[in-house]
Amino acid sequence: MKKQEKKTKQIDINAFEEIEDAALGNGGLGRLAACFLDSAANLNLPLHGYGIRFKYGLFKQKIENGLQVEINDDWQSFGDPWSIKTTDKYVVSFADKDVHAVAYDMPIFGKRVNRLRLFEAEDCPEICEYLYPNDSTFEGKVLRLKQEYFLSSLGVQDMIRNYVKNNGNDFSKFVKLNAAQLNDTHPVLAICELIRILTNEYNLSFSKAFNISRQVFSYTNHTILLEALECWPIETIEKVIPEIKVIIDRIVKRQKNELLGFDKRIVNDTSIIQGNSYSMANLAVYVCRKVNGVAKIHTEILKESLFKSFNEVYPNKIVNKTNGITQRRWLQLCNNELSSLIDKTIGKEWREDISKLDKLNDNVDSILDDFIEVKNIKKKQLIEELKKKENIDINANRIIFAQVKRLHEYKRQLLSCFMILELYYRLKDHSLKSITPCVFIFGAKAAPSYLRAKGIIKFINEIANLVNNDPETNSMLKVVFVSNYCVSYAEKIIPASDVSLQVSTAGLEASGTGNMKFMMNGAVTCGTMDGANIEIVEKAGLENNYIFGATVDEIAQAKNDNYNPNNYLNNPYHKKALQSLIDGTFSDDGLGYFKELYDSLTTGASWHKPDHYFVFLDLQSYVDSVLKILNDYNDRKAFAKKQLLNIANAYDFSSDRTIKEYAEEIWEIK
Ligand code: 8GP
Repeated sequence: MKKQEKKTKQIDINAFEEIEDAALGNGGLGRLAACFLDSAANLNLPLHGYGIRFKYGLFKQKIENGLQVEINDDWQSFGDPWSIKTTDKYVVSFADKDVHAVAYDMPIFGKRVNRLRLFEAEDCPEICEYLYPNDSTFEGKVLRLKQEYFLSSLGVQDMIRNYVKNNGNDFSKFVKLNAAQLNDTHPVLAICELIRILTNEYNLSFSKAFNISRQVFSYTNHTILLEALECWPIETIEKVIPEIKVIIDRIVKRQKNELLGFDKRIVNDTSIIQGNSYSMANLAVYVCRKVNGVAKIHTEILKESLFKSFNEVYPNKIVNKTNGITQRRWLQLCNNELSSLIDKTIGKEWREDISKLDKLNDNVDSILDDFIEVKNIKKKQLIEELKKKENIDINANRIIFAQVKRLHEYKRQLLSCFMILELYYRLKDHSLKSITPCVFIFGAKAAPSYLRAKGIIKFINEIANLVNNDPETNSMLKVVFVSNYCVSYAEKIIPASDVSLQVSTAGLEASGTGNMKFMMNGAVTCGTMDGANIEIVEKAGLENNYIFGATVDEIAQAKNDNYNPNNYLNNPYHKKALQSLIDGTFSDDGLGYFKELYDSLTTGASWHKPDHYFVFLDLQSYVDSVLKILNDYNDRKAFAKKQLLNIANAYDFSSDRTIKEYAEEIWEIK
C-alpha cells in the first residue's frame, strides 16, 4: 500500500503533455487539419479524417553545437492510448505486391464524436515507417508515391465500404452523401482510385465514374512554391501503379476533348501531362468541383497566376477559404489565465460561440492592467520552461518577439538574423544608446536534406552565442533558439509573446496559421502584407500592428526591374551583417553553410538570382518597425491596448468560421 502511494506521487501529470505530441504532420498544413477536425466535431458536423499511422512522426530535433541533429520520434514508445485498433481489413495493390492494411481510429470529441482513421500496412512496414522519407533518390521517390497511393486508396475504399453497407451497389446517391477534401496534392490519386474501383469492381462506365469523382472531390492548395507542387514521372506511375496510369490517361484524353478549340496557352497550362510527368495539381484542378486557396491574397494569386488558365475556363471553380485555428486548443487550453479574464469581462458565451469575442472591443480600456498581469504570468511560465529545456536565463520584464515556424528561406528567418545584428552593432557603437530589454525567440525544424535551412539554424545559434554573452548588451538584447519546436512548445511560447514575427516575402506565405494563434493570445503582428497577415490587420487595425516591407505588387515590380541586392547595401550595418557570414565573425564548423548562404544572397545559384527572397529589399523597413515597437512598448498600457484589440478581433480566425464555410459552400452539408 505504502509503496503504491509513493509510486503515485512520482507521476507528473505534465509528462502526458509530451506524449500527446504525436507529430504525424510537418507544419501548418497538418496542424490545420487537426484544427478542422476539432471544429467540425464541435459544430456537430460529420467530418472524418484519413491519414497514415507512421511509426515515426516528424523527427525530434536536438541542437548540438548550434547544429540540428535529427532523432527518430518514437511516439508509440509508451504505447498508443489515443486510438483503437479496428477489425477492418483492406488490401492495396501495387505492381509488385498486394499490401494488407488495418485501421486505427482516433476519436475526435465535440458535440459529436468523429474519427481520424489512420491506416497501417501489415506486411510492408517501410510504407508506414517515416513521415516524408528522404526522396532525393529514386527509391525514396517511389516510397513516397507508394505512401500517397496507400493513403488515397484506403480512404476511397473506406468511403465506398461505408456507402455500400448502407445503400448497396446503387451509386446514385453517392454524390449526395459524400464529399472529400483533398488536403494538398498528396492524396490526389484518390480521384483516380475512385474511378478505378467504380469501373472495375462495380461496373460503372468510365463516364459515370468520372462524373461522380468530379462532384465528390474538392482540392485545397496550400502553397504556390513550384518545388512543392508534386509532379510524378509517368514512367514511375506506370511502374508502381499501372492500373492508375490507365485511369490518368483516360482523364487526360477527356480533358483534351473538353478543351478542343481553346487557346494553345490554355491547353498547355492546364495539361495534366507536363514534360514527362503528371502534374498532381493540374489533375486536381481539372477534376475537382471546387479548388480553394487559404487566404484572400493567396486565392487571388491562384486565380491570377498559378491557375490563371484554369480560372478562365472554369471561372467559378476557384474560391477562398481563409484558414483558421481552434480557439479550444489555442486559447482555452493553452491560456487558461487569459480565458478567465475574458470570462470575467464579457461572460462565458464566447466559449460556445467565438463570434461573441467581439464584445471585448468595448471593454479593453477597463482591463489593461489585468491583461498585463496575465501576460506576465505566461511569460514567467515560459521562462521556467526555457530554463529547464534550454538552460537559459531570461528576465520576465523583457518584451518577447517570436518567430516560430518551419525553417524555410521564404519565411525569412535570415531577415530576422540581419535585423538583430543591426540592433547589436548599433548598441555596440552607441548609435543606439539603449533599447527596451527584449528577447527574440526562434523555433524551427529544417527538412533533413535542406542544407541552407540547416545553415540558418546554425547562424541563429551563433548570433545567440555572440549577443547573449556580451555583457555590454545582454541586459537589453537576447536571442534564444528553442530546440524541438512542436505543438506543446507552441502552447507555451505563443501565450507569452508580445510580438509575432511574420516576415515572409510578400506573395509566398499562403496564409500562415501561427499568425492567428499569436493574435488570439494578444501578440501584435510585425510582418509583411502577406497571407492572412493582410486580413489580420484589416480586422484588428493597421494602427494596432506593425506592417513593413514590399507588397506583392512591389515584389513583382522589383523582379521586373531586375532587382539587385547590392543596391540595397548602402547601410553599413546591413553590409556588416551580410559580411559576418564569411568574415570569420561566426563559425559554421567548416561545413560551408555560411559561405553558401552568402553566395545565395550575393551571386545566386544555378536555379535562382541573387537574394531571390528579397531580404535586403525589406531589411531597412523591418529594422525601423522593430525599433518603433521597442519604443511603443515603453508605454506598456498603450501597447496592451493594441494587444487586446487583436484578441477582440480574432474571432474571424477561428477554424469554426472556416469549417462552416467549407461545409456550406464546398461540401454543401447542412
Ligand atoms: C502551408 C503554408 O505554407 C501556410 O502558409 C499555410 O498556413 C498552411 O499550409 C495551411 O494552409 N503549406 C504547407 O505546409 C505546404 O504546402 N507543404 C508542402 C508539402 C506540401
